[in-house]
Amino acid sequence: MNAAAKPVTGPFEKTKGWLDWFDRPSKPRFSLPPGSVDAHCHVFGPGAEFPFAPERKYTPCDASKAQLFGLRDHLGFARNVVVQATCHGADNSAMVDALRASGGKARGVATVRREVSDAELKRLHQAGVRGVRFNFVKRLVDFTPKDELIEIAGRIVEHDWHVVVYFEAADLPELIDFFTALPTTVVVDHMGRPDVAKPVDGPEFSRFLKFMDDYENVWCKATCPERLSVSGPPALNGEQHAYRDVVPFARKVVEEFPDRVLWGTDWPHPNLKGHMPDDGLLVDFIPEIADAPDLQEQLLVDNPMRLYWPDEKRG
Ligand code: 0GY
Repeated sequence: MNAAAKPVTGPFEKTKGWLDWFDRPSKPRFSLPPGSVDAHCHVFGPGAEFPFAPERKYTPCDASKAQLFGLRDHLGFARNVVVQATCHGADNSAMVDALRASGGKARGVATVRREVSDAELKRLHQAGVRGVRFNFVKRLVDFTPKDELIEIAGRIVEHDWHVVVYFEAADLPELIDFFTALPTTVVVDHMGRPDVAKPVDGPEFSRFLKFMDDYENVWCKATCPERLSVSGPPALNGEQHAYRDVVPFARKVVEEFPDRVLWGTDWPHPNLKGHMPDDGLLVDFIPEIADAPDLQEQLLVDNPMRLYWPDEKRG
């Protein structure tokens, strides 16, 4: 269905083997509650307008704000949280441009360095940024010293921002002291990337659940089954029960921490290797992990609104 390969504009060449986002996503069968938030998605460029960072680890196809907003409307979401993608480094221009064009329907999570000025933090806040992302996935970013990150976390507190963290499950033990020292809400991307071939009640995922249980400021995104799944089946060709091996993990966090979980598409799905999901079918994954209407309302509306639009009425 990925009829034509999608371009990257500007002086760029896509990473070899890059999978483009899915052309014609189906209409989800699951009706999202009114006011639902896609709380994890990205924009890529377009490269000719917003050049990719020299230090990037991949070069994607373009994925513009207009294409993101089109997907939002097609799937039935009301709002987006646009997370700065690592291919843009600490140049938040493409993300901020999307926030500004959204008419208040998008918030952002930025990447900043220690050198960021107070004026720039204020400008980002005015554009709709409500958090920063600290990335520890070694294939995506170069190492940043922890003292720099702690310094940044200390500075964003006054804006009432939170910290989004991305790491591999195996790295949690060495990172936990750092995470628990953060003075903000901490949102873990993709459930801390569990190895779903291991048992859901095994030591690795139990360690993650205990981390959430012990620290009430820790939230997580029950996202990215397409990235975590080992046995599938993929969300393609009408599959209504995709990524079955991820379901017990995501269900567990949603049921144990119903007021601290978020959900998002992760469109345009950077760095997938095997397949590119149909985003409509990805939305149909939601009732598999949150079957009760009150859980769906918390996951998709109440929680993201509390974190990103605390002063606004829903809808
Ligand atoms: C994701 C996952 C990935 C990439 C990024 O910012 C990024 O480049 O987050 C990944 O490759 O695992 O959350 O989109």
